[in-house]
Amino acid sequence: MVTNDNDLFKVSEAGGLNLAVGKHLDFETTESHTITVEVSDDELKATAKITITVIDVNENIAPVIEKQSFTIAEDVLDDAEIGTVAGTDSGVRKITFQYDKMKQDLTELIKQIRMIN
Ligand SMILES: [Ca+2]
Repeated sequence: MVTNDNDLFKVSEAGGLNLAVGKHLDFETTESHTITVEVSDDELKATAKITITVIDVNENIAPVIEKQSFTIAEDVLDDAEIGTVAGTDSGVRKITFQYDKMKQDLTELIKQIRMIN
């Protein structure tokens, strides 16, 4: 190989083209790579540019949250920690949690109606 692309690839003497060990392709960064490969016999040699096109893969997989339950005594102080809701994401993105405020507001509303009646 005469010209590599950031040491991403390796070419064997038999012509086998491989991604180098420990290297990764990223379509979002580079859609296509060009390397220059030399071929030679005992006397002569020639070179050619080889293009490697990267195919995009959708890495955006939804985060996962399982049904969970927590137990807490009714007489704890307000703002007491009940637990940590567990959720995971396969990617590198930071995940955030939020509760369904509509349901919470509805529960409060029902409590207030009961107190009035
Ligand atoms: Ca992608």
